[in-house]
Amino acid sequence: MTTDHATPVGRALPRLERLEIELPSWGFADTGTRFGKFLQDAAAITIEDKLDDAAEVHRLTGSCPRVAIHVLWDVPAGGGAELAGLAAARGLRIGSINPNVFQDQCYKHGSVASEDAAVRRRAIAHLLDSVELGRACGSDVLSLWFADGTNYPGQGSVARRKRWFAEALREVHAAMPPSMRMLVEYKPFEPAFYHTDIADWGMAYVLAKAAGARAQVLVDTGHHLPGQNIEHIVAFLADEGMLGGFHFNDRHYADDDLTLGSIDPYRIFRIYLAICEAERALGRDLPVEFMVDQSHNLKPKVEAMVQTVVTAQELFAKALLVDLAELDAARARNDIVAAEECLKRAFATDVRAALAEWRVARGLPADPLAAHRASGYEARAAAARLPRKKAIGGSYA
Ligand code: PSV
Ligand code: MN
Repeated sequence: MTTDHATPVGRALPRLERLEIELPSWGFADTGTRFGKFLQDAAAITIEDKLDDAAEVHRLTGSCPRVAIHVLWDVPAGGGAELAGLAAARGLRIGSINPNVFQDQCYKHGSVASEDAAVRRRAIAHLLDSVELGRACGSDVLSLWFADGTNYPGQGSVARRKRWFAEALREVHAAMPPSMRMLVEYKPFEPAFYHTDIADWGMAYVLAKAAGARAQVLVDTGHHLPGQNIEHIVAFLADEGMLGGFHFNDRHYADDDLTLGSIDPYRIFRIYLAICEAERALGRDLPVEFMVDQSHNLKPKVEAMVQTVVTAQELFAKALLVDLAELDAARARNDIVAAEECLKRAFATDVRAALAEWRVARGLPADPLAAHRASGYEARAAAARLPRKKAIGGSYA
């Protein structure tokens, strides 16, 4: 296989080159489960560490110039301007701004859907501050996820909470600069276990419509009940012009935040194929944010992120190999087997050698993971961070 542009893989490369994958700052920090955290010597502590790690992934893959930040966890004293400077110093930009209206004690019973008007106001104020932060650091994506919901039947009025959500999102949308988009994420359960206020794509769609013209839906691949056909949702939203972005990860049981493609690569391939079909219909690249949302509790963070980006490129390349004209012809004949074979053939194609050549042609390592392992980055990060961790105390002391 060669990167000759006359070959099918070769023809896929220009689109692959335009695939920018946004990394989550929180994917580089120590994370755990509700049963505890297993700490890693090299895991990031500060926003500077997180940006260093993200820059390492970008250096190896050439595809990750933006980093998503979480407002409570990542903003330095100097605010958005300092944040943008820290990113720029590492050849990066700040990507989506993720407000946090789920950790403070006041949000125990919800944020914008709390029964308490003062709490609702405080949550909206934080969202408005997040808009300003985005303005200050040059981000044009406000990415909203709410933990709001109830744990017991009767605990809340679903309809009233829905109206509070619509009002809040409308107010925040009105404060956004014209260049900013609002992404509304949904999740069927957790941390609320009876009802979640934005439980599925339909609710996110309705609330995005209520918010305003620059609000769209964010599909986190881990936020679906078992058996859900995610590519169906993706195709439907894209055709409506309501697909705003992704949080890519993989899952086995619930919101497992596992490495992309580690459980079901064929599913991720089918999602990418839905994107390819939508792009053909649109005649250009979908204006969609390809973001990662993963917590690598046990894997080394940078390694897992490199693995994710490489996997995303391989699966997207395979989806780009699907011959859409042949697929359409098979569909027109109702030849289900031939149609499915179009997908299976593309998915079974080994694109790794061609992508290695493509990377080398771009001045990147042929094998980013091997290059990272050989670089000594992890050991250097551990040496620099461990003393700071010990100084902070906790389990490291
Ligand atoms: C919630 O499960 C979520 O998917 C949201 O996107 C958050 O921003 C992210 O995880 C990190 O907590
Ligand atoms: Mn998410």
